Amino acid sequence: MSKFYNDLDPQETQEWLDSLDSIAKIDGHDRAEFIIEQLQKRMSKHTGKSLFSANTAYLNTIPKELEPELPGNPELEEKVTALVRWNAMAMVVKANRMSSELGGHIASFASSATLYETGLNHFWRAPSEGHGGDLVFFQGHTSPGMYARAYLEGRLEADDLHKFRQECGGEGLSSYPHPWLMKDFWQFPTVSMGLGPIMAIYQARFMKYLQHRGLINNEEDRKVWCFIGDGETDEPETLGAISLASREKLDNLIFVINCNLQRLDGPVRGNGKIIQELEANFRGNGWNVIKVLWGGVWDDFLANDTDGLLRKRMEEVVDGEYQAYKAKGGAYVRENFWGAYPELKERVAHLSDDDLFYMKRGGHDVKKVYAAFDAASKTKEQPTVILAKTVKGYGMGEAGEGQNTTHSQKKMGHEALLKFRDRFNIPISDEEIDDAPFYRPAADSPEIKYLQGQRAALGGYLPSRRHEVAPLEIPSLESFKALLASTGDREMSTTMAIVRIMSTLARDKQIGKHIVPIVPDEARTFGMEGMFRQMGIYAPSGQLYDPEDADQLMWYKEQKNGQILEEGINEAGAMSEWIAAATAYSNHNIQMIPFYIYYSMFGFQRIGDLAWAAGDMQAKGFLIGGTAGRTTLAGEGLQHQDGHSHIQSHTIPNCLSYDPTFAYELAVIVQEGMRRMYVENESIFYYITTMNENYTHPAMPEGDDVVENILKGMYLFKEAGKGGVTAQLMGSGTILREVIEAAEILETEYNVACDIWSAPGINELRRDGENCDRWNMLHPGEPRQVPHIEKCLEGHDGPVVCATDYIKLHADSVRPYVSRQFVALGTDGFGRSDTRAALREHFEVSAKWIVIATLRALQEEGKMDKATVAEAFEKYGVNPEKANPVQL
Ligand SMILES: Cc1ncc(C[n+]2csc(CCOP(=O)(O)OP(=O)(O)O)c2C)c(N)n1
Ligand SMILES: [Mg+2]
Repeated sequence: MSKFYNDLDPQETQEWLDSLDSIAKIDGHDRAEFIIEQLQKRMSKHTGKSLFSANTAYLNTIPKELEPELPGNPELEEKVTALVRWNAMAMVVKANRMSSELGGHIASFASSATLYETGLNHFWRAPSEGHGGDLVFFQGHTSPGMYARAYLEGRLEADDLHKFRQECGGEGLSSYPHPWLMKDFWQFPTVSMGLGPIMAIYQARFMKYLQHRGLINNEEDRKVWCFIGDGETDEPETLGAISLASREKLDNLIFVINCNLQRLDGPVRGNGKIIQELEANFRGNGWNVIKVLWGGVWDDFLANDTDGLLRKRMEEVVDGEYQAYKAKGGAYVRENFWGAYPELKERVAHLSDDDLFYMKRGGHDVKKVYAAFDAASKTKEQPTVILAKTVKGYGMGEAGEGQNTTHSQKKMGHEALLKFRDRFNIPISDEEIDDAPFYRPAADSPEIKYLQGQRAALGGYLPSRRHEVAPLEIPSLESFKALLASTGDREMSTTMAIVRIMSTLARDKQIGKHIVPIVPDEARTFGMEGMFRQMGIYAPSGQLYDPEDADQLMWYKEQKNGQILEEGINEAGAMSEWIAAATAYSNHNIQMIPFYIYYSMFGFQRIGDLAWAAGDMQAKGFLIGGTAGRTTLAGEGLQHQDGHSHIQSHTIPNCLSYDPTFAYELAVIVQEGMRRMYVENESIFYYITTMNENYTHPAMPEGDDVVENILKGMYLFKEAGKGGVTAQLMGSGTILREVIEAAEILETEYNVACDIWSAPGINELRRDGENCDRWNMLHPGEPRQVPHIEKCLEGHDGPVVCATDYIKLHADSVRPYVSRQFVALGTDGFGRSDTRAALREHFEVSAKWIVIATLRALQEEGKMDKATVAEAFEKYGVNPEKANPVQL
């Protein structure tokens, strides 16, 4: 940007501008831009620097001349906005009078009310007969504003508003947007900062994916709007995927960043300008940036700013100071903003301090906001970000406006309430004011009729969430018969088995097109490259090059209607994409079946917060933790070897997790998962670990209850042979194979008869146990409910030894439901690279360690003599002083 605010030769400047104007008029804008580019290049020749600036002046992007007329009835709209403001504020104030524990936020919605109201009155279409609806991500802690509007719309009553943040009885209004708690209302949980923006980008991408694949209508010009706080842009997730949005030309995506210059503790960029920083970021990333900084009242001042002094002042003031203007009042603004230069101060000499204080910022001026939204909606081939400058706590006056403490302010005193009422003309009397009563005009009042009319024209109310959807016709278990049979001598891994399941499903006539394989640059790791050609990799621009491997069988095939989502090395993006696919039933009225397959270590612990949000959103689909297990991934080392993802998945109440060993277990789990999610419409999703160890797989055991028991979490894989004493051995994943080997050793060498239990669903066993315990506690006179694990073990004597490739806590979680000796083996401690055998020795989960653990358990019970145990220690070289792997 030029340093010259003073024009040295206005006539010369005017000549240049006139010639540009005439080129633009006669030859068009493209030609004018071409000339400017040529001038820039020529200038670079003189300076040796690129003249491109990521920033434009600190002014509105859309000039006054290009602002469209406001449609509708601006006066009524102003009244509606004022009422929404009042009721939102009253909700928080009242809730906190009830109990200071309840919390809530006034200041954030106060700063963004005009932005939301403009969208709701003019832009955002609800799903209706002729339209799929726009998807709007509301900034989490502005929820009081959405409830206050729903109250005016008659969707909520005063009683509901009185229950803000009192959710335990089942009827309260949730603190923030939580679909789980308000199933018909909220669509997108946004309050964990940064998740809204990244999920919105992938919602927009997935919408295009569905359109390009012909699965949803392409003609409706649907949009994804995402509201973001300026402080929230500090989160890496907020800005981390913005280049994808421009690369894929997501013109269905609009970010609205509410730049109130404050976050929770204080200024976002006290010493700089957050808006300029964001502009550079987004422009550099190819977005259309629309700045809405100054309200209409500034237009004339700017038009008359011939010496550029006002612009200079606007440019040089930092955000910390802009914030102080709103906290300290008009006299302060006169002295400190205008008073910086005597000539500037002179220009406002005729205005009162109040006039100066109330000069609106762009984000509070509906005409400016409308112009920005309108331009954003019409933008083609680019995503748009609107940077709206606002005031945090707008209208709260001394109770918080522009103050560092405003974020958490939940109280408004008598004076503050009076001022708020007067500022927004709320018809509430002085006598009533201390109650902060809710206010809703009659249904046939002009305001309410206007608001209803605007929404009716846009197809209905927002936010609103769909949860009913037509069921899919899913294949039966027999369709997976290849996986239910023995593999004979042929070895394969469960990772291979899941890939086979996905390919089979993709070929299915009924549901093939609903399958969405998602992979973050690991397809070759998982042996999925065959799918590239089978399904094609989604690429909105098709394939503009001849791939290097075009002559190969498994070539890298990108296509516009490709089915595979290849996300690159981007787990947060891939998870967001999975969420978009897993919620398509709600957002697009079509059930998709996403399989997101990834390195299990880079799953829950990397993107756990998104997984939690997925639970809230009632995502339906499969997360496949590939190459799982702390000793099974072997050579990759400490940062790769997962021994705890099942602990993390278990924390999400509607996530079912499984750690199968054999292909038939996997097939049973996936088939049932599809049935429960896509036929029964249950709000659950699945986490399944698969491994890369190759071995032979037996046929599914015979028996009526095998399938049911696999799903419940454990079944008898092999009944004990004959022996002197008995023991119960359990395991999951590849470690079950160590268990099987241990059982053989115990039977042949120590005369211990072992029942072998495959336990692919330890987390499910735990849930079942908890449910039974709770039920039994609450039903003292009735026959007790028996946990599945207890039922299984009934009549099978001996101590239980349970080994998995996860930390001991995993196996240990079922201990309360086993009323006998229970030994948990697992892989606690940091992983390291070595062979599987060495790792299983290190972590003490090999067959040998299972044998030792079983013998010692029997010895504890007096069923094994000391000498035999000592001999086994000797035979296997067990060093009692071996360091504990958890400390290594
Ligand atoms: C990941 C995460 N970290 C911290 C918070 C707590 N928090 C809630 S609002 C807020 C400040 C938000 O500031 P900004 O994004 O500027 O929004 P504003 O309220 O100013 O509109 C913080 C830190 C959160 N909700 N999520
Ligand atoms: Mg902010």
